[in-house]
Amino acid sequence: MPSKTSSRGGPVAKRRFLAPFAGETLAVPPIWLMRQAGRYLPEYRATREKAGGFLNLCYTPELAAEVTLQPIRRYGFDAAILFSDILVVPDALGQRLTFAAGEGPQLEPVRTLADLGRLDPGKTGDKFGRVFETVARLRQDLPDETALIGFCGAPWTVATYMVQGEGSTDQAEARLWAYRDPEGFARLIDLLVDTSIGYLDGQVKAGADCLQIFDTWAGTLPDSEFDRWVVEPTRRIVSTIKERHPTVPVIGFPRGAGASSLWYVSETGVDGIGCDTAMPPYMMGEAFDGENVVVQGNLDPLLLVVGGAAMDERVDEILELMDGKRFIFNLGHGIVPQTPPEHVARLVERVRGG
Ligand code: 1CP
Repeated sequence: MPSKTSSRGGPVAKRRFLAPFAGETLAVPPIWLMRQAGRYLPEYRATREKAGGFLNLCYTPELAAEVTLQPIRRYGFDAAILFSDILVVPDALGQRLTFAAGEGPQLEPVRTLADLGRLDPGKTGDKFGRVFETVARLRQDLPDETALIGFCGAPWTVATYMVQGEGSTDQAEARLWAYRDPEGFARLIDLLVDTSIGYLDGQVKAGADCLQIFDTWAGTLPDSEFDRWVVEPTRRIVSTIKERHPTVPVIGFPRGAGASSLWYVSETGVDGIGCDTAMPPYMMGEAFDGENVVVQGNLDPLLLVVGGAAMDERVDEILELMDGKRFIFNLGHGIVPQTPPEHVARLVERVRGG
């Protein structure tokens, strides 16, 4: 049975972020925020400028570590998340990728088996190595009490960008390939499963304490496809990582999965479930009780833009709903660039009882 402990005493793990995974419920939940490093922080914009581009920032360990640490210095979050991007995996495989300033990613689309054949898992060492170096630096530079989260995109979500060639509202090209030629599409997914395992394994060996798998577009697939392209590949990644690193918790974030999140949790074996903004309170507060899983979420990032009483009230509702549960406070999706940094400070204060 999980033991109830106060945040000020008792057998709280050295890194309190990890306590809920060890079965403890904390009076004050751990907090970190998706995209906690990023354009809403002036110091991030300055470092990005210095790096001369987003991908250079990701691949320069000194600078990537610096932007990871910036929100920790400002706010003292319980966990830092490695600064990188889910598209580092296709980039390392050899797919051409660019980020124009102020715009989303552009990739040379992969839509055929011939395109797929040009990707080379043997080539990932150099770029992944730089990310692992960032992780190793971070574990040295972070305060001892701050956990370090490594991550990757889930195969389905990474595939949607690889096939579409850019962000989209409906991920149409990937869905069309998956329906027209499931065997061919499975080869892309299999490549991503294997590559992501190596990528996460390297992050843990370099010092990551926890992993998150981002499945931003999990919510666009119907039932059997959800199973085949979201659940099954994630299960393979989680089970292999668990064989190699049984004590490292893995959080899944199947955004938009709604009620299917329950099936996702029981089938993939994740230790934590990230809930998006639209996850109903009865799901967050009760539905996962029978599963051995930590719940994370789910303040609307736009309430963090608005701040004030509207934000405080919603924060209090979430805290009340999750009181006594194994819970990690987060947003329901990433921080947006127009977020005032002082609202983030207020959020942390409110969650910690101020
Ligand atoms: O211009 C800039 O400086 C780039 C903005 C930016 C940032 C700050 C991008 C481009 N990526 C990131 C960092 C990032 N991305 C992190 C770092 C750690 C942190 O959270 O602080 C992480 C975990 C991600 C993950 C990521 N990248 C996801 C999954 C989570 C989510 O937000 O849904 C996705 C879908 C991406 C792709 C991506 N990278 C960048 C953008 C603008 C996008 C979205 C593209 C789109 O769909 O249009």
